[in-house]
Amino acid sequence: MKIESAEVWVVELPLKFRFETSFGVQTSRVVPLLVLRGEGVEGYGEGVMTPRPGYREETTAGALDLLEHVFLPEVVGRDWAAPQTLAEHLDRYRGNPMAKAMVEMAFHDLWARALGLPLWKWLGGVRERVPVGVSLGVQEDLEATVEAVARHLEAGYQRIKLKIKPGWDVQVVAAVRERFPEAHLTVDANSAYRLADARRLAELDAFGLDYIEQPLAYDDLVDHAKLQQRLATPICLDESITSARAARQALELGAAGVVNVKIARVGGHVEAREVHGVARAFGAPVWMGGMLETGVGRAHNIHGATLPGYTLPGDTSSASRYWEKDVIHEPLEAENGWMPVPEGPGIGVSLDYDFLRGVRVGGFTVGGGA
Ligand code: OSB
Ligand code: MG
Repeated sequence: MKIESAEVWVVELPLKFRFETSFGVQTSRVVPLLVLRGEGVEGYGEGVMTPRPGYREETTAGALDLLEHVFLPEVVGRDWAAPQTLAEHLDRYRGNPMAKAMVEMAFHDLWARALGLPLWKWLGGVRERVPVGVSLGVQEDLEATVEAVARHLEAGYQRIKLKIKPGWDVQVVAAVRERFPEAHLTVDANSAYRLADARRLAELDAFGLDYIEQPLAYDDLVDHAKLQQRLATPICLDESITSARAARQALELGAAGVVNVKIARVGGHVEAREVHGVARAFGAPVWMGGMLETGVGRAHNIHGATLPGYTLPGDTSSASRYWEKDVIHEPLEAENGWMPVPEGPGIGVSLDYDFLRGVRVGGFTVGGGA
């Protein structure tokens, strides 16, 4: 199928909550959205890179530059035999999986819409709703944390993830566990610890966590493997899993027992499905992570999480938790811990262009004549 034109919209949206992690505080998101057009339909992608490289190396400015001057001029105006072919084309370039994912994911949506097929069916999904939990940022104090956990458990979320950092770890988990002895609890350190902190992290073994997410450096599998030997709680890798190869090596080394998949972190749906396949081969459960996405990225994540290996609850909670007004028309709301897969062709959602015009902070077009 031929991609006739591309349009990038950069919008800025305020978050409804202050999201504090070990690497910073976020109160809004600068969101690059990509619209690809062809055969009378349009497909959408969303970038999860940030203005500052706090989570991985990629930045918004770097990605926009690559999209405008390299990726989009190469893919627009060409006929692609399948989404896989486009993914392989982008893979000739090194790194930058988040920028690649914007194009790869938008093309998957376009492709599925042109076929009149919901994306989850094209991907090989097996369920029409996906299990979800929530990721809660560092709260004001212990009381506020316990209260936030209570609220989200009452809303039906199937797992609570608490952000931790040195100085805000064991005491928080102890307080939450005491109040909720049966809840599925996890923690996410976003790379805030070092191997020398192994003793402190091992104290968390007492609280029956489902896993500890990305305790050590974003690019270090070896120390995670060493740490795993000293912990009873499984390690789940997030930042470190940038490809199926990284997932294989992590699992071979014993650096993780659980994998957080983010489609937009690994370069798109093709690579995400391979990460899922690798994890299944090792018997490691996977779950769908999140990057505070708007409706576009969230819809992609929900479709992706319909593959059979996504047995643990993901981070794709209700859009209304994040946004006063989303960039799409459709609500994406979980019911009692289950997120329904949007119906209709492609990712099943439509951009609210009137709203986008009001929050636009940048953008450009590639191709399309005129
Ligand atoms: O580490 O999973 C993470 C948000 C931004 C960057 C990294 C992470 C997160 C989250 C939030 O935990 C997940 C979500 O609610 O989308
Ligand atoms: Mg994480």
